[in-house]
Amino acid sequence: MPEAAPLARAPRPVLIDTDPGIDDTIALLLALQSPELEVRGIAVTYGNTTVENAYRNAIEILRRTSRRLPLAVSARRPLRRALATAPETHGESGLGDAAVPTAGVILDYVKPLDRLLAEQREPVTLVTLGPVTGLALALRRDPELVREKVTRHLAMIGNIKTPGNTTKYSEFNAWCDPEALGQVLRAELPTEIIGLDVTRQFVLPGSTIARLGQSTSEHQQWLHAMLRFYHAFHREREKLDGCVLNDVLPIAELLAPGILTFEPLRIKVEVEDGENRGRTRIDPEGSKVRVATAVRADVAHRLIAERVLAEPRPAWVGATP
Ligand SMILES: [Ca+2]
Repeated sequence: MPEAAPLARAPRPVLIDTDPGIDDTIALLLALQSPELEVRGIAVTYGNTTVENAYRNAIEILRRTSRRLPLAVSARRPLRRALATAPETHGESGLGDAAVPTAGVILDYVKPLDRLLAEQREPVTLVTLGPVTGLALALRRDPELVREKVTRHLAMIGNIKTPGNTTKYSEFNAWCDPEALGQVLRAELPTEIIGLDVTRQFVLPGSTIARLGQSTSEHQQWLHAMLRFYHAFHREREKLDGCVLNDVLPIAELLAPGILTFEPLRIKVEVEDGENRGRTRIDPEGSKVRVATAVRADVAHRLIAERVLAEPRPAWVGATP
């Protein structure tokens, strides 16, 4: 069974582009609480909610983990399409029923993703957990910079064999901005696609969410208020007693390499309107990527249980008074 990577080597530097979002939040908490990773910065995009809400949510996640990190705004809206968000899945704030401060910051002057990349001393792993508009914009502005700084790109996006979660055929992140995904695919960065084919196999059970609700810890109650909303959505829309935590798997693969099985494939994204909008499929003339086709969900469950859902140790444990 793959274990979390041993700490013999320096933590892996990562940038995370994200639209928090409930599953994004669990993924970010896992990344920020894992010594194998050095999260160098977070780029915030629209997606599950507006960019203003997503930015506020990112700050709340950092506050809860006592971290200060460089923040960027990677994208406010799709390249050509109208902005669409997913309040029915993630709530009006993006975090279900979890309490969050008002989103009051004007984001006009927050740096874009390419500035965050330019600030990196060494190449990094880029993880994208939302629509890839920000990466497409960075590729437009400075493709050399992106190639120099991004040694590996893990993207939670798309689906090959599994039905879509937005249209019959399309996954949400791909659907939001298919033109941006097309640009990213054509760039043929070292991109690894982690889509619904594997994420649908990683379901946090309803019983685990109910147990969180019994806790007296403020943080676990906060997680519960977020996840119970997500659970209600899955129960109502998909008749599923649990939540699909899509965005966790790219982070879990970095922590326990090998929990995902990848196949080299050539894929294309459909940019037409209608049910095929954002559909990703194998095409002999498509772009070369690695696509995750199988997952060891038990390892991801253990990482989440131990590092995100467990009560955090109070900071004073072991400290000299
Ligand atoms: Ca996301």
